[in-house]
Amino acid sequence: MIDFYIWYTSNARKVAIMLEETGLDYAAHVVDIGRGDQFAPYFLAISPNTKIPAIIDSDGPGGEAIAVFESGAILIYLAEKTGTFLPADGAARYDVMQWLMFQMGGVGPMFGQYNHFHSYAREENPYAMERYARECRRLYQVMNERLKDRDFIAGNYSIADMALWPWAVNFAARGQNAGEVPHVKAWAERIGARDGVKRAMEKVGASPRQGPIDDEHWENMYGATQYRRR
Ligand SMILES: N[C@@H](CCC(=O)N[C@@H](CS)C(=O)NCC(=O)O)C(=O)O
Repeated sequence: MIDFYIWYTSNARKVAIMLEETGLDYAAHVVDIGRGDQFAPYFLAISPNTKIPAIIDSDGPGGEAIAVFESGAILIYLAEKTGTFLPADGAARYDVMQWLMFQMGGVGPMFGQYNHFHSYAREENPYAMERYARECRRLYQVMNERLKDRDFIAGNYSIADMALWPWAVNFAARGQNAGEVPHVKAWAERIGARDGVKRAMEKVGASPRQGPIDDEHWENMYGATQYRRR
């Protein structure tokens, strides 16, 4: 049984897709990051970086319980546990790994900064807005080039696709015109049509809180609370 700690964001969606695709038994627990649940001592013990997603697998290596944080590590853990969506060895394994790391080190952080400066920053910063808009566009172009002659980002459908899809599927939210990256658009539709992906999105797709974030949420995410010593 896997305890899965979520809020309704792209990083949680990656893991939800993997859990649905593999059919593993899991229970989702909501960590309301706008209300500061990520700083609770119980959660800090699971995820010392105070961020979702995280999991606890009661049946980890050697039958012992294991806690894992960082979505990329969780995807690799679940792939190895189930022997799915990540080739066991050889060049194909590193192909998946490099595109997974492209998401973890590039798409996730850069798209996240785009979101911050375009939607959440309280002062307008034209340099940062432009910098991250250009970087998002560049990363979409890298994906578009890669997907021009293949259905998935690395060999067969894999954890690299699962990591990229939730971040890339919402083109407009990243300031990207889908028509400029038609191969990414086709890939996004291909993956979005999968039953496992649809089930995952039913669970962690729409946030129960819509509209602009309030002062408490902003303080927890970007204010002094975030930087308090723990
Ligand atoms: N590199 C991390 C990023 C996780 C992350 O940024 N999680 C966000 C939600 S998507 C979060 O929990 N934020 C809470 C906070 O910053 O306090 C991963 O991929 O798991």
